[in-house]
Amino acid sequence: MKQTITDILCENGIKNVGFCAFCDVEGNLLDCRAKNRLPQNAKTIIMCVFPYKVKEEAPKFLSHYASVPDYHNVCGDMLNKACEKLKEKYPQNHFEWFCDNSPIPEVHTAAIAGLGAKGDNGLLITKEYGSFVFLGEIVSDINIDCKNNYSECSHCGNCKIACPVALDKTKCLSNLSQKKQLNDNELQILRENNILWGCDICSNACPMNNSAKCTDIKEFIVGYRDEYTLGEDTTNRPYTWRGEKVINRNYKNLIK
Ligand code: B12
Repeated sequence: MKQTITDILCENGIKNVGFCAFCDVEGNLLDCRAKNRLPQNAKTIIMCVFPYKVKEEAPKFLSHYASVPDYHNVCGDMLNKACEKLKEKYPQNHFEWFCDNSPIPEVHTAAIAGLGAKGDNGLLITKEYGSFVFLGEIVSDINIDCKNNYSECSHCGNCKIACPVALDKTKCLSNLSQKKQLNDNELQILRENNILWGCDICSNACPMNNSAKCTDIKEFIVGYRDEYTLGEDTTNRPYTWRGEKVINRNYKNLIK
């Protein structure tokens, strides 16, 4: 059954898949509205990896994740199509997909599913694509035997040394770049670190990212933009949800 599910996902462009028993994360679900979409009697989480780095070189002032079309839409479409196929194949079962806005603690679950190691920077680091991957999942009441493969990075400490706020979650530069209100100090930190949207500093410092491969997901490649310019069409970008004001504030804050 595992193989059939993996094949169906692969046919729909999702090539990196792992399985986690729902009971392994049930006690750590995140509180969000999507929680009520979890299938009753959920037994299995089918975790999916979506590589997103398009080019080796960094985009201008943007993090890699911010240079591709909004992953909620790209990964969501792929997961939705795969769910439809799974429902056709197993009509007696339920399949619900989630991506990011999810009650599933995605990094931890993907690590249990054996898709990579949980890094000290809180990110999943895969062998093939490093941490430049998005995560999404299909939760189902289908019964699959899952092994817990949880692993962590080597704790080399490079990410913490490189991070301007020493991995203090409350001050994370990615978080700051997405906040509506910033004080002068916060604006200065973003300016000093050339941050327009999102942050890859901890990821770039990670030795496990040294040979991270680029994506072959065509929606990411076709919609790639290596910079942001004032007044451009912001539809379907990772910064769209915050409105133009926030990205434009960050843009004006940069030393160009
Ligand atoms: C909230 C959130 C954020 C917040 C974190 C706020 C916070 N206080 O934790 C902010 C906005 C900062 C953020 C930033 C980023 N995020 Co985010 N985020 C999430 C989200 C929605 C929930 C995570 C969470 O709260 N888990 C619950 C807690 C209890 O779980 P935990 O295991 O104890 O710890 C988590 C966090 O505390 C965090 N964490 C642990 N240590 C550290 C250290 C630092 C410095 C930070 C910032 C976070 C952090 O990571 C853990 C795993 O999720 C997940 C999606 C999801 N549903 O899981 C995406 C998710 C973790 N984010 C993702 C991404 C891509 C990013 C960015 C890389 C984007 C970017 N380039 O800027 C950055 C990376 C910053 C970083 N080092 O983590 C991906 C990660 C993919 C991967 N390879 O692991 C996810 C899975 C979304 C997705 N579906 O793809 N994120």
